[in-house]
Order: sequence, then structure tokens, then C-alpha cells
Amino acid sequence: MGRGLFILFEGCDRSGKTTQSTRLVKALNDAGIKAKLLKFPDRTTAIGKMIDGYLSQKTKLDDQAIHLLFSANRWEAMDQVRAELESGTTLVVDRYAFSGVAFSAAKRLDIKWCKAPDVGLIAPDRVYFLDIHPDDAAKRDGYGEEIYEKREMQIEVRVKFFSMMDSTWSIVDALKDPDEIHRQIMMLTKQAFKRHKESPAPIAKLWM
Ligand code: NYM
Repeated sequence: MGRGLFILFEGCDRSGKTTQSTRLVKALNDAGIKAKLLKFPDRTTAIGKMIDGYLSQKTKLDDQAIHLLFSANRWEAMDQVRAELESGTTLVVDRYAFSGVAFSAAKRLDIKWCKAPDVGLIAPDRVYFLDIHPDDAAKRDGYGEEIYEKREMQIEVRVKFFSMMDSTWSIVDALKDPDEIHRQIMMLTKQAFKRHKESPAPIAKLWM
């Protein structure tokens, strides 16, 4: 059996990533493909709890310090991620290093500095960018509860995401009907499996 695929969902806050990543995992499992959902930040670990305190505005941290904690929260999951992929499980991930860079660079940290701690993480096979304008996201339930959910910040975050896109990314219109988005994502994922079957690629490293 070949390795699983490493598929990411990225996007601004309230773009529907959690809904769509959950649906994708269920659809893959229903089709007999072993798949699991991961989410970053993983708020359950010791590092994740520090991140949660910061995001929910209970504690304060330097921009640099929180950036490094987000990265450490990914690194602490890497052994498990590699083992799962090698065992043939496809991993669908709700946010990853691109969120790390987009949010910190939006706070005016140097983009090269922001990328550095995540260099060498496992690289994604595909990235689905759920694109929503921050003004539309602001109309969605629960918006504004966490530290970064402010218009100016989200506009800057979206620009930073666009600056990091390459051929592994697909931009999906997050304002479309959720069923239609799901169908589009399933189509893209089927294509990714087909390509990987025809020419299997080894697990690669990010930004190397
Ligand atoms: N976030 C997420 C970062 O600033 N850096 C990161 O590395 C990651 C993974 O955390 N506003 C931000 C983006 C979100 C917030 O994410 C929490 P979520 O998906 O709402 O739990």
C-alpha cells in the first residue's frame, strides 16, 4: 500500500475550513479511503494550551514568542503525522504553517523570519484555500471572539496567503453553497489521488 496524502485547508477566519475538512474526511472514509482530520493549533497539548490562552485573550505574549509556539505545536505532531502517512492514512489538516506565516507576517513580522521555524516540516500534497472577503466573513456566526478577528488584520492575512500560493494550491470560493464547495473539493481530491497513483511522490519537506 502507498502512503496517504497530506491535504491542507487554509484560509482567513470563518471561511468554512472546519466544516469542509470534516466533510472531506467523512466522504473519504465512506468511500473506503483511510483518512483522519488534524487541526492546528492543536489546543490539547501543553503548548496548545498556551496558544489557546493567547487566542482567547486570557494571556499576553510577544508576537515572536506566539509565532514560535504555533510552529512548535506543529513540530510536536510531526512524528505522528509521518507515521500515519507512511501507514497509508490520508491526513486532512485544518490550518498549517501557511496560517502561521500569514497571521504573523500580517502583524508586520518579516516573512523570511516567519517561515524559518517551519522549514523542514512535512510538505502538503495539496492546499485548498477557502477564499472569503473579510467583510463577508464578519457576517458569519461567532466572528470577533478571538484575537485576530478584526477587519484590517484579516485583509492583510488574505494578502499574505496569496503571496505564498504555488501550483499545489486551489482557490475555492467560500461564499458558494457548502454542498457545491464539497463537490469541488472531492473532485480536486480525486484528481490528487489519481496523480499520486500514476506517479507516486515521496513525502517532501516544506520550503526546502
Ligand atoms: N493561527 C493559526 C496563527 O496565528 N498561527 C498559526 O500557526 C495557526 C495554525 O490561530 N485566527 C491563528 C489563526 C486563527 C487562530 O485558528 C486559531 P482556528 O482555526 O480558528 O482554531
